[in-house]
Amino acid sequence: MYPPPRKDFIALTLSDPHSHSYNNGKHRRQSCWRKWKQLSRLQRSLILFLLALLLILVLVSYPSITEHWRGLSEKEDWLELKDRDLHMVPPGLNPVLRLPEGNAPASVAGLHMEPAEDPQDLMEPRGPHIPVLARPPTKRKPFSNKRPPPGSQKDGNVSDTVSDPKQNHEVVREEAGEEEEEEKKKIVSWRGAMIEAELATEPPPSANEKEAVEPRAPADPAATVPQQATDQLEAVRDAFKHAWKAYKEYAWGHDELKPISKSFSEWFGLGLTMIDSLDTMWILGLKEEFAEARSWVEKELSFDKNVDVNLFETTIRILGGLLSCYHLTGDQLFLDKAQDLGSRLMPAFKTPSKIPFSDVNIGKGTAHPPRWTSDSTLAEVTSIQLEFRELSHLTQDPQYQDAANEVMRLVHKLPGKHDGLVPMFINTNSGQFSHKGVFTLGARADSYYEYLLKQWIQGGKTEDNLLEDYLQAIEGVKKHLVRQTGPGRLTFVGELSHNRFNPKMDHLVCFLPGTLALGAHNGLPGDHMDLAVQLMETCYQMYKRMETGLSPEIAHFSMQASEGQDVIAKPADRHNLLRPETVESLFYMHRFTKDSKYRDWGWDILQSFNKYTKVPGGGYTSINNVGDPANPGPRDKMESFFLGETLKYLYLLFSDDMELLSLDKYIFNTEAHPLPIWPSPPK
Ligand code: DMJ
Repeated sequence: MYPPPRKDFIALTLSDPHSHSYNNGKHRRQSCWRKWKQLSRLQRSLILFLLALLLILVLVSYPSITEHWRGLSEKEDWLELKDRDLHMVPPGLNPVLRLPEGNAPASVAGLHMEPAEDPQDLMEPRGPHIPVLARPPTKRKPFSNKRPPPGSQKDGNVSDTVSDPKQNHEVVREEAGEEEEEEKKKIVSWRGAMIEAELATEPPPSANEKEAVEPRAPADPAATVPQQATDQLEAVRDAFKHAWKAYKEYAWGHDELKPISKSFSEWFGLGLTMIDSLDTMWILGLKEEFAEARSWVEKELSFDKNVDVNLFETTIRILGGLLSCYHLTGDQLFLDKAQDLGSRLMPAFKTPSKIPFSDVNIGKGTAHPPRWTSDSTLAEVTSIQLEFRELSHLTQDPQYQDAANEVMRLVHKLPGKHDGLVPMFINTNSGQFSHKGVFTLGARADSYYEYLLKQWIQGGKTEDNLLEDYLQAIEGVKKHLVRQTGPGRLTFVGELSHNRFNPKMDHLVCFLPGTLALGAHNGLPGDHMDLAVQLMETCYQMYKRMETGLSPEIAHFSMQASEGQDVIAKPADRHNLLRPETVESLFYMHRFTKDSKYRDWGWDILQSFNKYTKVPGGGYTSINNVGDPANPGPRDKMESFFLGETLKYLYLLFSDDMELLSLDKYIFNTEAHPLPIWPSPPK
């Protein structure tokens, strides 16, 4: 806080009917001073006493005010903002850049919410031939763009109004709040440390292979791999079953499990965890669980709901999950559901620029941006293409891919990039980048880079613009963002903010080693692989150097050799949300190099998840403090991506079956849902 400017007197503005006649501050001050002198000693004492009292009150209430803001980062409410509702800035707040060295509490991969004081502070961008895939027969269906009457759907957990989805969510959360508090009180001491021996009772995955007709089911791992790998695969299955047990018991059909309070939370009210987990169950060979979930999809899942959903999150988690399940199982149910959802998401693209809005009401067929801006997040509008393109391929209806490809076409030719690096926002009216000047590979930009490469691979490596943008961006990353730490020479990817380098890296950036390795595997420059190897080491060190063996959400790096530690986790950044990016990259690195150290690292990470995030009785929870093994601080939330991505990538990392979702046949969307690589067109 800055001290107030020194004053020799107290300037009081007392009510004066003639005050309007004063035309400058000097006169006003003189008048006040005169009035003050006219007051009796008692009156003056009384006023001074009241002012002193007011000052004390302000000082006393200051911690709770600051605590309120801290709450945005350290409590679950902020967690909600973190991944998804960054764009949902409450009225009166503006997202502003966090100070590089500040202990800014509510950081969202580099952003936090503060009351905007200065318009200048408004956020600036700081998120060989491929074998032909054997595909299940596609039933071509006439496209129907059904629209239900507004408000036709009422659901116990989803508001039947469309006013404010965030508000709806909050209502559910508030109602659950008291019960949660009660439940938490019952947990006398939770230390996270818990490894339960569960007997593996599940039959091995199906070994039925109908290569020519259906994608293969996973082979029986026990029959094909050495003991250590079998144990590791079993450990992942056990982890999944432990998580699923609680989801089934306390959150069945709801979006997310709250494992501590043994309850659930809703986001879209679409059974997010159920759908995100489907293909993981199939891959892990958890047949019974898969069958139950499939039955829920068949009987309960309806998109005919008056609910606002986020286009990006719904696309990568639900549309991607359904499409991937269709490919793995050949079950028409999943394609029908995917097409229904895809058609309900299409209104998002009806904007002046064709850059989609962030939110769609899938029941009403309306779309809109967040209330306070007409911008969309760059990563969000450029990370829906794999799914929309695949939907068109399967349905023979071009509308989905046309809309998604148009976004890429527009962004490709857009001015405002910095050696291939893109700003974090794009305006849905003008179609131009907005809030230029900040460049990151973390939140809001991350999957733009990932999807450039993956679309190019998906399309049979024919779309040159995508490759060009990807190669240029990686050159930009190397030039502007890649640096090494002083003490231990760890390579990391920092951020650029108005030409100022910030040595900070979100855990989200740990997708990059895997993506770089995938590019190198597909014929891109060898130095991409060199960089992947170095960054992979750093991402692992972000886990290893923390007391719990789990990475913080954001790491800061020391650039000076004298600084001692390479990796620093600031208090506001010490949470861990069970994120997948590091194990995702470990999977790619192991597939391409066969270096067993990557498996060892993944094994270490799984052990740490089991020790500090596994909840007795069922479920895994995100935690508050990776630096405190005695009290990691459960946050009471199991994100759907823990089952959809983290455990899936760990399983694939430990599997010796390189044909299990071969990286020459499948491309994983950014939520780890595998989609087929299309055959190259004849030359
Ligand atoms: C997931 O939803 C996806 O991986 C997305 O690309 C980034 N955020 C989460 C996982 O961290």
